[in-house]
Amino acid sequence: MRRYSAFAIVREAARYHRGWERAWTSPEPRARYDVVVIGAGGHGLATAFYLGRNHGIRNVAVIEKGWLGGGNTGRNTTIIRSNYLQDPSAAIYEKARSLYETLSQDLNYNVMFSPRGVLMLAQTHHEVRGYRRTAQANALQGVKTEFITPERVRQLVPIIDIDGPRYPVLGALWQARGGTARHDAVAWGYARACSDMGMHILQRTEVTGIAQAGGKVTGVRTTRGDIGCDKLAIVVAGHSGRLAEMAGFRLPIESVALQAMVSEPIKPVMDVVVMANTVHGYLSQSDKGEMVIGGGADGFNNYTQRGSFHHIEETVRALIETFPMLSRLKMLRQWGGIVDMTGDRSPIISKTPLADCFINCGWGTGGFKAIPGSGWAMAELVARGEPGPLAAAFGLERFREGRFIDESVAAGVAH
Ligand code: FAD
Ligand code: PYC
Repeated sequence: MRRYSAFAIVREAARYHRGWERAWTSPEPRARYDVVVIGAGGHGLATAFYLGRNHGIRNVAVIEKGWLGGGNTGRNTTIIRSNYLQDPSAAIYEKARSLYETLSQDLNYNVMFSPRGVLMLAQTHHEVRGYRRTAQANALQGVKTEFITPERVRQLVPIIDIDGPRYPVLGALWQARGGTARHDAVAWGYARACSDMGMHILQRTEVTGIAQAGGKVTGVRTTRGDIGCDKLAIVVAGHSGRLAEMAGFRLPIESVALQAMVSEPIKPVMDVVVMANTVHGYLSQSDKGEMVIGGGADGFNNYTQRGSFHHIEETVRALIETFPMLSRLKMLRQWGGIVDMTGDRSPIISKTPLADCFINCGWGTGGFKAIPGSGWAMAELVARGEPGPLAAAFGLERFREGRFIDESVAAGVAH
C-alpha cells in the first residue's frame, strides 16, 4: 500500500484525487486462518495488528458483524489517560498512552492524538484524599500525574465555576500528557495497516457459533459460512457474554448502555479535558468546536445502544452547575454504546476453558484509551498461548481466586 505523505496529497490534488487506493480490502473469506479475531473494534484490530507486527502472524481474519469501528470504538468520548491506582492497570494503560504518542507514525495514519491534558476534579474531601493517593501511586509507577490546587484548575479551565453551588472544586488530579484522539481514525488506521499486511477484515459477517472438537476451538460459524482457525480471539466488548455462551463458558460480566452527546460547535473555550465525577459529567472540545459530553451508565442491563433519557438530563444538569456558560448551548446529537462491566472495573485478557480460545473484554466505560496496550498484550497472549507481563494479572482466574483489581474510582464513570 502506498504511504500517506504531504507529497501524496499534492500529487493527488494535481490529478483530482483519482489515484487514492482503498484503505482496506473487502475480500471473500478463506476456508481457514491461523487466527480469527471476532470484533473489528479498536481492541480486535489492534490485536490483529500486533499479531502481525510483533509476532509475524499474518494469516489472520478480523470478523465484524457490522462495520469496523461501529461499536463502542466509534461511540466514545475519546479520553486518554493512565492515572489508575493499581500497578497492573497503571502498567497497561501507560503502555497504551505511550503507544498513542507515536501511533500516527507507527500506522502512517493521522489518529489526531492530542495530549492536551486531563483533569479529574476533586469536589469532595473524599475525592481529595483519593486523588492525592492516586498521584502518589502514579509517582511510584512512573506515571506522571500531580494533584493541583483550585487556583491552578482555574488557570487551566477559565470557564469553570470553582465555587460551584453544591460542590466547590477543591483541587484536581492532573495528567498533562493525557488527552484525546480521533476514535474512528484509530480503528481506520489499524484496519488499513492490517489490510496492508495481507490480513482479511470481513465486515457484515456475524459470528453465530463457535466450532470445537476435543475441548479445542476449530473455527467459527458465520453468516458467510464456516471458517476454520487454529486460534480464536473473542474481542466483542458488550457482546462478550453472548460469544462466551457460544463457546460454552460464562463470564463475570454485565452489559449496560453508556451514553454521550455533542453540542453545536462554538469558538474555542477549553483546551483540556475535564472529568467531574461527583456531579458526574465529563467534557472536552473537539477540533470542530463541539463540546463533547459524556454521562453515566444505565443502572440496568440492556443492549439498546441508545441509553435512557434521565441520564441526558442528569448529565446536562451536572455540567451546567460546573460550567454555567454551557446553559446557552444547543445539543446536536446523543447516542449510546453497550459497555462490558466487570465487578472490579478491570478488563479480562485471558485464556478460556476452551483451548486456543482467548478473550479480551471488560474494558467497560474506559477502554478507548487502552486500545494500543490491550492489542499489544492480547497479541502476545494469542501468539504464545500464555499471558505476558502486561496481561498476567487480568486472567479470568482472578474472579475465582478473589484477587480483584479494584479500579471503580479510577474508572471515573459512575456505575
Ligand atoms: P467495540 O468497539 O464495541 O468492538 C466490538 C465489535 O464486536 C463491535 O464492532 C461489534 O459489532 C462486534 N461484534 C459483536 N458481536 C459480534 C459477532 N457475533 N460477530 C462479529 N462481530 C461482533 N473509553 C475511554 O477510554 N475513554 C472515553 O472517553 C470513553 N468514553 C466512552 C463513552 C461512551 C458513550 C461509550 C459507550 C464508551 C466509552 N469508552 C471510553 C469505552 C470505550 O469506548 C470501550 O471500552 C472501547 O471502545 C471498547 O472497544 P472494543 O474494541 O473492545 O469494542
Ligand atoms: O475512562 O476516561 C475514561 C472515560 C471518560 C468517559 C468515559 N470513560
